[in-house]
Amino acid sequence: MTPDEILRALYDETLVGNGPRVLELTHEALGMEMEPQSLLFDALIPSLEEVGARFERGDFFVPEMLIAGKAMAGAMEVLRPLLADTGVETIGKFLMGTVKGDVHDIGKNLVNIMLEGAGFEVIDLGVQVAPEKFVSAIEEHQPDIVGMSAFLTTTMPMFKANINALEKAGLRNDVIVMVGGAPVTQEYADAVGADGYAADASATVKRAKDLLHQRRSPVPA
Ligand code: B1M
Repeated sequence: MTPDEILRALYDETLVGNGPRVLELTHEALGMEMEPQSLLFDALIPSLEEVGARFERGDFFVPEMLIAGKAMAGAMEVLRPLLADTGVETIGKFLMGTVKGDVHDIGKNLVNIMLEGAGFEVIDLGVQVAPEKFVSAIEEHQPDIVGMSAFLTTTMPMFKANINALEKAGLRNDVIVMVGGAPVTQEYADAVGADGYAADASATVKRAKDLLHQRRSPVPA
């Protein structure tokens, strides 16, 4: 197969949730020295976007979304070490979780991989993370940045609930809060009082580094 044929097949097989074939194609692509980023951005992510579009149109239902998500997650496990292992020095600690009520984790995991690749130590709290869990994990790990993902319009309000919980616990000023996820916008992030927002994984890395830099070298008054 040519690289273009592999990308096309990866897209098609992810779309129909054929996990074993997606894994085979991923290994085949890497064997041909194709870039892991290309597999992600030219095949796997566009395929899940199409899954979402079909779900919205009523052509796909939750089971189709689920198997497509699993197929993508399998490929990501293979790509993770290649994307994250850059041997760079640790630049900061990032605590990450998907908010309470939300089980989506593929986007969060991708953000984690990119952060690790950029030198962040990432502590992943998983999905459905309740405000009190964010609070206790901050106390335990003392991160520089707390990242919260929400992928549903119905779970986005948990950002505010989490930030309120940090305030109540007296921790709000100790950490930078970043939010993100498919339906989130900069306006929404501002409205809930987050310090930063990013639309995708690479923008998260850039924003996280900028925010950390600002925190560590504040402009003199
Ligand atoms: Co769901 N789902 N889903 N789903 N699902 C969406 C999100 C949806 C947009 C589909 C659609 O209608 N087009 C829609 C949400 C609509 C809305 O509220 N606006 C939706 C829905 C409605 C639902 C259910 C309610 C369906 C139902 O039950 N009726 C249900 C909710 C369950 C729950 O959470 N309580 C549900 C369930 C599921 C599955 C479990 C089947 C599965 C999740 C599997 C998993 O994650 N383990 C699933 C999937 C696969 C999707 C779609 C198809 C794909 C999501 C994905 O992984 N995208 C999705 C449609 C879509 O997104 N187009 C959809 C690829 C990923 C790389 O992108 O997640 O956007 P993304 O992550 C990006 C950015 O958002 C950003 O960077 C990431 C990487 O670039 N980002 C951050 C993420 N976190 C960040 C944090 C940051 C900064 C940036 O700072 C901290």
